[in-house]
Amino acid sequence: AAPCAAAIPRFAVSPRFHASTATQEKPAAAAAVPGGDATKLKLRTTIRFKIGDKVGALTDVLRELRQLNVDLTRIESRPREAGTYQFYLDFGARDEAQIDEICNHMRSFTEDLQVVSTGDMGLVSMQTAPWFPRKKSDMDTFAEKVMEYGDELDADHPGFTDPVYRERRAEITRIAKTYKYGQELPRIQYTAQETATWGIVYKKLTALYKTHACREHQYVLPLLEHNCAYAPDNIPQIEDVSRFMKESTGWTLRPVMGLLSSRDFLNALAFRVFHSTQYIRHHSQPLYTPEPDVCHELLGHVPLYADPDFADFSQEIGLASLGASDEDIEKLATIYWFTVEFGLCRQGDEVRAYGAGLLSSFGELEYCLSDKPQKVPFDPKLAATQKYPITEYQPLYFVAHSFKEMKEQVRDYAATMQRPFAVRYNALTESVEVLDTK
Ligand code: HBI
Ligand code: NLE
Ligand code: FE
Repeated sequence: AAPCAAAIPRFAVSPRFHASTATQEKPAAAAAVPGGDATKLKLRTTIRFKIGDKVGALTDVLRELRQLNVDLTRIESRPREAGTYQFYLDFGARDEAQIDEICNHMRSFTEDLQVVSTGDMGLVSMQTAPWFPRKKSDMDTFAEKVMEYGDELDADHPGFTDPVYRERRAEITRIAKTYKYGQELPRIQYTAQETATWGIVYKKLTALYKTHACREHQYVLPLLEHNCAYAPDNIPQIEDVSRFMKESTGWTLRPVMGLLSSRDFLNALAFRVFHSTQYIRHHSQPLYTPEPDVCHELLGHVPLYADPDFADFSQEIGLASLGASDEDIEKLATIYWFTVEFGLCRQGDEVRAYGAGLLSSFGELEYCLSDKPQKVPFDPKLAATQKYPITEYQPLYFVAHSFKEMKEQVRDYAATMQRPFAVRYNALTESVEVLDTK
C-alpha cells in the first residue's frame, strides 16, 4: 500500500480550499464584490421572495437590482407550488435604511418578500468558528470523546448496578473505539439473552407499528426483514444494514461507544453518517430505556434513513451544525430531539410517530398517540428552545406536515443563524466545501 499512498494524495486539500482559508482573516465583504463599494458594506442580508414562472421573470428582477446598485453575493432558486419559484438572495448593504429601500422597491414586482436575516459581515471569521470535520475520515477523532453512560442518566438505570451487563457493554464498546473509516463494520456475536431481549422488543413493537408508525417506516421494515435479516430471533448486523442504507439514500452507519457530544453527533449527519451503538438495553426493562441501544438504532432510526425526504431533512440539520456557535448547536440538538427522536406527523386524518425514540419504545409509542401528552404543530423556532426531559416520556410533541415541508422549514431556520460562511456537501468526494463569501 505504501507506494500507492505516496502516488495518490489521498488527503490533499483542493486549491479552492486553500484560497478559501487564505481569505479567512479578512471580513468576507471586502473580497465579495468586484467594482462595488465593498469596503463600506457592513450588513449581510438574506431575503426571500417568490416570482411567477414566466419567461424572463428572473431577468426582470436582476435588471431592477442592477438599477438599485445592489451587490449580490448569492442567489438560489427553489421550485415551490406549481408555477412558482422561490428565490433566496444575499447582498451587502450600508445600513438598515438601504435594506428597507431595496426591499420596498422589490416588493412592487415580487410576491411574499421577507427579510430572512441581517447581520454584521465578517463579525465571526472562519478562524474563530469551531472546528468541524471536512471529510468522512475526520470523524475517526470522535471515538475518544464519548461520555460513558450519558452524564444525565439516573443512577437507578438497571445497567449501572449489574456488573455482568456492564462488562458485556465494555466488551462491545472496545470494538467501536478502534474502528476507523473505511473498515468493515464490526460484527457482534449476540448472546441468547441479548437475542431474547431483542425478540421481546421486536414482537411488541411490530404489533403496534400498524396503527402507530408513519407510512415511511411501515414501507421500509419489510425490506429490512428481507434484505438485512431483521427477525424476532436475530439481531441484525450494522454492516448489512449500512449497506442497505447506502443503496437507498447514501446514508451509512458508524459504530459508536456511547453518547457523543451534540456537536460531534450532529456534524456527522452532514456527511450522511449516523453513529450507531451495538449493545442492547438491559433485559429487565425492554420496553423503555433513556439511552440509545441497538433496538433504538435499528428499529427506530434505520427505517427512516431509507426514506429520501427524511434523509435530506436530517442532513440539513447536520449541515447547519458545521462550525455553528455553542448556542446554535444547542438549538439544533433540540430541533433534532423534537423531530428525528420524538417527532409526530400528520398522515391523512391521523397522527403517526416517526421519531426513533418513539418507534423503539413500546411504552412511549403507545403513550404518544394517546390524549395524555400535549401536541402542537411543528415550528423550528419554537422547537429550538423548548425544554424537555430525557429520562421519561415527553410531555409535549411537535406534529409535522411532511418531511419535505420540514426540510424547508429547517433550511429557513438555519438561514437565520449567523455564520460567516456557507457549506455544501460534495457527494462525489464525500467532503464538505466551504464557501466563505456567503
Ligand atoms: N450520541 N451516540 C449518540 N447517539 C445519539 O442519538 C445522540 C448522541 N449525542 C447527542 C444526541 N444524540 C442528541 O441528544 C442531540 O444532542 C443531538
Ligand atoms: N426511549 C427509547 C427506547 O426505549 O427505545 C430510546 C431513546 C433514545 C434517545
Ligand atoms: Fe436516537
